Amino acid sequence: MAFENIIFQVDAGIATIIFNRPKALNALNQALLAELSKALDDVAADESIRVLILTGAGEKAFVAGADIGELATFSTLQAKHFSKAGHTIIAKLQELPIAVIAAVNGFALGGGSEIALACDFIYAADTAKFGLPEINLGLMPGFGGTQRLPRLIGANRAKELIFTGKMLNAAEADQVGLVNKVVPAAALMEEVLKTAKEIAGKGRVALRAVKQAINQGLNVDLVSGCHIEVDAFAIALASPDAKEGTAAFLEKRKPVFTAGLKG
Ligand code: CO8
Repeated sequence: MAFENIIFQVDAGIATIIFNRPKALNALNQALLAELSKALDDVAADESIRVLILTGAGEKAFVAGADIGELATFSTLQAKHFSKAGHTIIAKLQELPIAVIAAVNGFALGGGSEIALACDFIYAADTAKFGLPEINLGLMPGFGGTQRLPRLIGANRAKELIFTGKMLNAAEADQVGLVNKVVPAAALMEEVLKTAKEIAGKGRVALRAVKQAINQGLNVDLVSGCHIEVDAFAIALASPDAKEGTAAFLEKRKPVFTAGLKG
């Protein structure tokens, strides 16, 4: 599939997907979602990739939500298909066995905020703005926002944001714990890449095990979560990377993690 609505690059274990409809503030239409789905499949199939970065083309937007022009033409059935496709893609994104960082370079609204929320963490430009403004369109979030936002910032804050449709600026998003870091817009990608490179040097097996333990553990009680950690720890310890990591420490050298994973 040729990509026209996204740019997909892979370099030294780091993949980047750039939402690329800057004239429409990178709004999500069906064509873009289909390309995103394919790119995520490509990322999942490439065992050399350890980090995925998502960002938006242009200086104004990460993603300004679903394409409202297209949305307005949908029948009930099409709306259901669109929302379902969004959920499937976002689940695919969340379950990638690698680190996924959202580099939010401007507006992240509606479906755009919801994509960022499904990433492992968010770095934001100081110009970024977050919001779930669907209520202003007589709609509601349809790509997981009613579920992920309350889990991240608390039900009270999420309800206020979703009921009013108001946006948070980068500093406010930082204050409520929505983003990990706010940096000047011009330095955003440099800062994200710095962290991405650091993570790309870690073992893929350990990365996958720890991500699964955290994600699965968040959906269960603490005792069950600790059982998940026990199993994940055993898998990490059994990998060649663990042998390499412990040997490198004892031999006072830097470890080189090469173990890949299938499926
Ligand atoms: N869809 C389509 N086009 C868009 C969108 C969008 N979401 N956002 C911006 N654009 C277009 C504008 O129409 C405009 O195009 P043109 O130049 O041809 O007129 C261009 O991008 C630039 O936008 P503005 O001129 O409006 O720029 P401003 O700086 O004045 O405003 C805003 C920027 C505040 C971001 C404003 O564009 C805006 O409010 N956009 C809409 C944001 C929004 O409401 N997003 C939520 C959409 S709904 C959604 O995401 C639901 C997801 C789940 C769906 C599940 C469904 C079934």
